[in-house]
Amino acid sequence: MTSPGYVILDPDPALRPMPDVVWRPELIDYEHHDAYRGLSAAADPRTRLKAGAVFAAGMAKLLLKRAIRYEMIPYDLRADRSVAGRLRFAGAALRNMTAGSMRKRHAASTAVRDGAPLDQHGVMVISVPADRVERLEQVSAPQFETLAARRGKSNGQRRFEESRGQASRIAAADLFAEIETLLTESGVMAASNAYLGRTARLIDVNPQINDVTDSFWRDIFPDRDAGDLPATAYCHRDASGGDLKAIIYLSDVGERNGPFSYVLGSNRMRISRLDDLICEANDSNGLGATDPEARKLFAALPARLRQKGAFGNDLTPDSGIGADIHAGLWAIQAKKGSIVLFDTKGIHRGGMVVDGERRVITCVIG
Ligand SMILES: O=C(O)CCC(=O)C(=O)O
Ligand SMILES: [Fe+2]
Repeated sequence: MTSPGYVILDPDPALRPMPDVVWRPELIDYEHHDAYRGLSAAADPRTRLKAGAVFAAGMAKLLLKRAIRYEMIPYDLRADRSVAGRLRFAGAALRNMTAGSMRKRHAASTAVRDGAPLDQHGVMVISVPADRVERLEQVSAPQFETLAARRGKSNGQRRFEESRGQASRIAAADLFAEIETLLTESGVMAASNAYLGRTARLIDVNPQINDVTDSFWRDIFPDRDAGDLPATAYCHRDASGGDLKAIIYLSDVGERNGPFSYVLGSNRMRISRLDDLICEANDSNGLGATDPEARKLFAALPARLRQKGAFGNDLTPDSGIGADIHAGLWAIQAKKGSIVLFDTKGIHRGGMVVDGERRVITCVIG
């Protein structure tokens, strides 16, 4: 499947893939977490009502997005606000609605095929030949220039979205073409097709720069003593509804400049569709955040609704799932020109840069 010059990198053999886990809301023990303890009992009726309303509104929006497979609609169609553009968006939404469920394979429910690292681990790393990396650097340079200029304007307190740009397939046709060649030659598209059980497409291309001034992964409980971050800080499952991502490293990535990390085998964790939707709703309606106001509202939800995809910050060191995550977490240190392909519904975390800078291009594949 992979052309000459591309090499698959194996995970560290010392890691312990995640055992079979069935997700339950109680896996995250909010009552025994210092930042949440007592909040639920203390919630007054008004707060409970407000939390319920925020949740319901968020869920309604999410269900609409899922019905039209919003994240699978390319950026150019999502962003075009002209009348013709809105009509094209509506056309794409209708086509998606009538196409039925695209995610034929839910990774957790299917068997592991021999020799398929993506099935087994949920993540696969491939190194790219130097000439391809050089070409990609050249065609992506204008995108990175724009992104670097935009980042320069905000100092400190950087939210994750500010570290990421969005390329247009129309305006950056050469970049999309280069990436499509790379993803095909490297075997990423073939592996994605096999994993998803259908023909996958490159949806979005997001250039991204992270450095030590990023604060989104550090300031998790702003009202509390900074203390040490939990071992599972920033670990999450995506709320995007996207299927797979391929992160192309455009910097050498070592221990200190933000290795992307993935819990081996966490793609096979079983979670009901309803619980997954509840997690996605709280990740997108603001209740899943960790500032005091968000925690107060989150705690005021009924227990069944107290779930989030971004749960890594909320795990205490003694929790069972926390230990499983820690034991299977592959911090992917690799050279510039490595592609990390992963199932976004497995547990992972992004670059936490403590030194230097990391440049990547994140590709959404669905
Ligand atoms: O910054 C990264 O390495 C990845 C961030 C992430 O979690 C994602 O793209 O889903
Ligand atoms: Fe993610």
